[in-house]
Amino acid sequence: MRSLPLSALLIGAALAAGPARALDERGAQAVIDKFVKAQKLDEGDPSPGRHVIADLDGDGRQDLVLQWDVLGANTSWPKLTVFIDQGRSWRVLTTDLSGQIENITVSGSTIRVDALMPGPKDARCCPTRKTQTTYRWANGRLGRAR
Ligand SMILES: [Ca+2]
Repeated sequence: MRSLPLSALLIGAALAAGPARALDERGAQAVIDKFVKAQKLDEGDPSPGRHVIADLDGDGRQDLVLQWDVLGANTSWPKLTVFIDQGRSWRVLTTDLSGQIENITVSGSTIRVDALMPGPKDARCCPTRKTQTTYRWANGRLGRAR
Protein backbone atom coordinates (compact mmCIF):
# COMPACT_ATOMS: atom_id res chain seq x y z
CA MET A 1 0.00 0.00 0.00
CA ARG A 2 1.35 3.39 -0.99
CA SER A 3 0.34 6.38 1.00
CA LEU A 4 -0.05 9.65 -0.83
CA PRO A 5 -0.59 13.07 0.63
CA LEU A 6 -4.23 14.13 0.45
CA SER A 7 -3.49 16.97 -1.99
CA ALA A 8 -2.02 14.50 -4.50
CA LEU A 9 -5.11 12.30 -4.23
CA LEU A 10 -7.45 15.21 -4.86
CA ILE A 11 -5.53 16.37 -7.92
CA GLY A 12 -5.60 12.81 -9.26
CA ALA A 13 -9.36 12.60 -8.79
CA ALA A 14 -9.97 15.92 -10.55
CA LEU A 15 -7.91 14.97 -13.60
CA ALA A 16 -9.43 11.51 -13.86
CA ALA A 17 -12.76 13.02 -14.92
CA GLY A 18 -11.36 14.37 -18.17
CA PRO A 19 -9.15 12.99 -20.90
CA ALA A 20 -6.18 15.15 -19.91
CA ARG A 21 -4.11 12.16 -18.79
CA ALA A 22 -3.91 8.45 -19.47
CA LEU A 23 -7.29 6.91 -18.87
CA ASP A 24 -7.54 4.53 -15.94
CA GLU A 25 -10.42 2.47 -14.64
CA ARG A 26 -11.68 5.29 -12.44
CA GLY A 27 -11.50 7.81 -15.25
CA ALA A 28 -13.33 5.41 -17.54
CA GLN A 29 -16.09 4.97 -14.97
CA ALA A 30 -16.49 8.75 -14.67
CA VAL A 31 -16.81 9.10 -18.45
CA ILE A 32 -19.36 6.26 -18.57
CA ASP A 33 -21.43 7.65 -15.69
CA LYS A 34 -21.58 11.08 -17.30
CA PHE A 35 -22.50 9.62 -20.68
CA VAL A 36 -25.22 7.36 -19.27
CA LYS A 37 -26.76 10.20 -17.24
CA ALA A 38 -26.88 12.36 -20.37
CA GLN A 39 -28.92 9.82 -22.35
CA LYS A 40 -32.58 10.82 -22.58
CA LEU A 41 -34.35 8.08 -24.46
CA ASP A 42 -38.01 7.43 -25.09
CA GLU A 43 -37.48 3.69 -25.42
CA GLY A 44 -36.15 3.06 -21.94
CA ASP A 45 -33.33 3.54 -19.49
CA PRO A 46 -29.65 3.31 -20.38
CA SER A 47 -27.68 0.64 -18.57
CA PRO A 48 -23.90 0.37 -18.95
CA GLY A 49 -22.45 -3.05 -19.69
CA ARG A 50 -18.87 -3.94 -20.51
CA HIS A 51 -16.13 -1.51 -21.35
CA VAL A 52 -12.60 -1.73 -22.65
CA ILE A 53 -9.85 0.89 -22.38
CA ALA A 54 -7.68 0.80 -25.50
CA ASP A 55 -5.94 3.13 -27.90
CA LEU A 56 -8.33 2.66 -30.79
CA ASP A 57 -6.91 5.28 -33.17
CA GLY A 58 -3.26 4.63 -32.34
CA ASP A 59 -2.39 8.17 -31.28
CA GLY A 60 -0.87 7.04 -27.98
CA ARG A 61 -3.84 8.20 -25.88
CA GLN A 62 -6.21 5.70 -24.36
CA ASP A 63 -9.73 5.65 -25.74
CA LEU A 64 -12.79 3.93 -24.36
CA VAL A 65 -15.16 1.37 -25.85
CA LEU A 66 -18.47 0.88 -24.07
CA GLN A 67 -21.25 -1.60 -24.62
CA TRP A 68 -24.52 -0.53 -23.05
CA ASP A 69 -28.20 -1.29 -23.30
CA VAL A 70 -31.38 0.67 -23.51
CA LEU A 71 -33.73 -1.25 -21.25
CA GLY A 72 -37.35 -1.13 -22.32
CA ALA A 73 -40.30 -2.74 -20.54
CA ASN A 74 -39.99 -6.09 -22.32
CA THR A 75 -36.93 -5.79 -24.47
CA SER A 76 -33.53 -4.14 -24.62
CA TRP A 77 -31.46 -2.58 -27.37
CA PRO A 78 -27.71 -3.12 -27.18
CA LYS A 79 -25.43 -0.30 -28.29
CA LEU A 80 -21.75 0.27 -28.77
CA THR A 81 -20.19 3.65 -28.08
CA VAL A 82 -16.59 4.64 -28.64
CA PHE A 83 -15.00 7.61 -26.90
CA ILE A 84 -11.94 8.86 -28.75
CA ASP A 85 -9.59 10.98 -26.66
CA GLN A 86 -9.07 14.27 -28.46
CA GLY A 87 -7.02 15.90 -25.74
CA ARG A 88 -9.57 18.30 -24.30
CA SER A 89 -12.70 16.42 -25.22
CA TRP A 90 -14.01 13.07 -26.31
CA ARG A 91 -15.27 12.32 -29.76
CA VAL A 92 -18.26 10.06 -29.11
CA LEU A 93 -19.78 7.72 -31.67
CA THR A 94 -22.57 5.23 -31.10
CA THR A 95 -23.79 2.34 -33.20
CA ASP A 96 -26.57 -0.21 -32.68
CA LEU A 97 -25.72 -3.81 -31.92
CA SER A 98 -27.98 -6.82 -32.09
CA GLY A 99 -28.45 -9.95 -30.06
CA GLN A 100 -27.49 -10.70 -26.50
CA ILE A 101 -23.98 -9.37 -26.04
CA GLU A 102 -21.57 -11.87 -24.54
CA ASN A 103 -18.22 -10.18 -24.87
CA ILE A 104 -16.33 -7.21 -26.31
CA THR A 105 -12.66 -7.41 -27.18
CA VAL A 106 -10.42 -4.73 -28.65
CA SER A 107 -7.24 -5.40 -30.56
CA GLY A 108 -5.55 -2.41 -32.15
CA SER A 109 -8.27 -0.55 -34.04
CA THR A 110 -10.55 -3.58 -34.19
CA ILE A 111 -13.51 -4.17 -31.88
CA ARG A 112 -14.94 -7.66 -31.79
CA VAL A 113 -18.44 -8.19 -30.45
CA ASP A 114 -19.52 -11.69 -29.48
CA ALA A 115 -23.27 -12.07 -29.27
CA LEU A 116 -25.97 -14.69 -29.13
CA MET A 117 -28.72 -14.48 -31.72
CA PRO A 118 -31.95 -16.46 -31.82
CA GLY A 119 -31.55 -19.74 -33.70
CA PRO A 120 -34.48 -21.32 -35.58
CA LYS A 121 -35.55 -23.41 -32.58
CA ASP A 122 -34.74 -20.96 -29.80
CA ALA A 123 -37.36 -19.48 -27.54
CA ARG A 124 -37.41 -15.72 -27.75
CA CYS A 125 -35.87 -15.39 -24.31
CA CYS A 126 -32.93 -17.58 -24.89
CA PRO A 127 -30.82 -17.14 -28.00
CA THR A 128 -28.09 -19.74 -28.57
CA ARG A 129 -26.62 -18.99 -32.00
CA LYS A 130 -23.13 -17.53 -31.57
CA THR A 131 -22.25 -14.60 -33.77
CA GLN A 132 -19.24 -12.39 -34.06
CA THR A 133 -19.31 -8.89 -35.48
CA THR A 134 -16.19 -6.87 -36.08
CA TYR A 135 -15.93 -3.10 -36.20
CA ARG A 136 -12.90 -1.14 -37.16
CA TRP A 137 -11.84 2.40 -36.39
CA ALA A 138 -10.33 3.79 -39.57
CA ASN A 139 -9.96 7.29 -41.03
CA GLY A 140 -11.85 8.85 -38.16
CA ARG A 141 -14.86 6.59 -38.55
CA LEU A 142 -16.25 3.48 -37.00
CA GLY A 143 -17.19 0.92 -39.63
CA ARG A 144 -18.19 -2.71 -39.87
CA ALA A 145 -15.27 -4.91 -40.91
CA ARG A 146 -15.89 -7.83 -43.21
CA1 LIG B 1 -6.28 7.13 -28.92
